[in-house]
Amino acid sequence: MKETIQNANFPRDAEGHVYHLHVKTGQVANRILTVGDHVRARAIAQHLDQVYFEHSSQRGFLTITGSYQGTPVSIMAIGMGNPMMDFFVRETRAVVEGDIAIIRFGSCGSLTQKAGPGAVIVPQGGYCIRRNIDYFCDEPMQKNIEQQAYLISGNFAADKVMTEQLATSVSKVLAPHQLGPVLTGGLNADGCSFYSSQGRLDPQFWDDNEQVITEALALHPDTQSLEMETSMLFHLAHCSKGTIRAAGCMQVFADRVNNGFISPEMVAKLEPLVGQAVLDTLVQVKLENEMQGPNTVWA
Ligand code: R1P
Repeated sequence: MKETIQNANFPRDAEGHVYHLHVKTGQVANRILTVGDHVRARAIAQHLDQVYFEHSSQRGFLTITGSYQGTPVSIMAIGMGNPMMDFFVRETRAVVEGDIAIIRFGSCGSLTQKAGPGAVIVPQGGYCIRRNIDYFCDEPMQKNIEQQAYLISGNFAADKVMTEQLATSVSKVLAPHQLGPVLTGGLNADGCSFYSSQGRLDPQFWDDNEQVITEALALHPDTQSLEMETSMLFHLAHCSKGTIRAAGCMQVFADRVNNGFISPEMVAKLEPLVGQAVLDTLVQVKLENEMQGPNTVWA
């Protein structure tokens, strides 16, 4: 940390940069494509007409802001897991004026025979599977809190209009290449861990997770994908007092039904096309109060 930070409640430096993303107003657009992986972000940025701003923060957040077909967009790589999504959504909300549209483009595990490696899933909503650490605690502090090893939340809906546009755009770019299939209408599950809460068995740890996926599917039979950020994005959009609209899509990397994994050749074909489809969708979204003028780097 080089700068003097002001305000312990919502830390920023004297120039207004937020603490972890290290961006300020005018450096992030109202339309954002977010990924986990910096390499994926840079590859998708090849689709931009121009890049106005780029910054890689000390805490691992990459922001690339430019224009796509003349419309300002940001591509942001955030790393992995619900906490990183929380940093990204809150700090982005703090520096962007007006409504925000966010589409996450991730990779995932598949829980359905219909989606092998290379399929793309566009979920209509998502929920979280969280390890209940009190189940493993010798002295839990709250009554009955230790009963279940994993807590499976209710569903948070994606933005319906954006999700439909996204599914259409993804199908359109993949069809000429005979890639896909594209699955819609199901749910995504975020695990708080890549391992325990996603039902991966690790004999080196006490996890009691043999039934966690069966339990999740019993509560949410339409679950198609399993990853670590998209449901948190839907949850935070739901709590954003109507200012954030969110959708997501993910390429199936891990086939958890048949124990397969995507090839690097397939990723190389799929990723640029789906990235383009996400950008095509983002620039179609109708947003209220989009930033223009002196606070924007593109003004
Ligand atoms: C795990 O390998 C990571 O891959 C998935 C998961 O959600 C998790 O972040 O997404 P990304 O490919 O976007 O990182």
